[in-house]
Amino acid sequence: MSVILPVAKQGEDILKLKAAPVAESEFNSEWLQQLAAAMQATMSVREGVGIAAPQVYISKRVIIVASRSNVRYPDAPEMDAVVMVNPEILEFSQETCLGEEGCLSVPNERGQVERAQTVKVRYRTLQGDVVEATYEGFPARIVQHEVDHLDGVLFVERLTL
Ligand code: K1U
Ligand code: ZN
Repeated sequence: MSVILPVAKQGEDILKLKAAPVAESEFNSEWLQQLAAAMQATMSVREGVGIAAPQVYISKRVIIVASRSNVRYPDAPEMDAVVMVNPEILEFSQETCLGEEGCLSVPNERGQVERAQTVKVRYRTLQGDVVEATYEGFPARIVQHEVDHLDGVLFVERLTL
């Protein structure tokens, strides 16, 4: 049975904090596995393409990125959900692009945000393995949006007017 968690909304303090790194002792744990499963179920039920742990009231550096084709990004790649623990963006491309964003924590608001076109990210898996990967386009946008959540930043603070 999937656990669906409540989602914090704009104005709540949890969304303004810098989230804490997941500790070595938490890798490979039942707790971290259950957190990721509950985040993924919550993202799916809300029809999101990403989610960050602070959005479900857990101030830890865990995100999920799950690009899929949608009305605004019809060419977006379908990807299996990727759980990223302690993600770090190592490189932002100089090339940027404008694109529409929404947020599960800011209902009924969407807007244009300028983001790097490509990012290189290093993260740990739930088991603690280190992965480095490069994302482009919509998946890169989701990574940047979710890492912002870990640093207490909402997309509405980055809107291009
Ligand atoms: O982190 C979140 O609040 C989830 C958010 C992720 C996101 C969407 C769009 C651009 C960057 C990051 C959402 O999934 S909002 C809902 C959504 O499915 C969506 C919104 C706009 C475009 C495409 C999808
Ligand atoms: Zn969001």
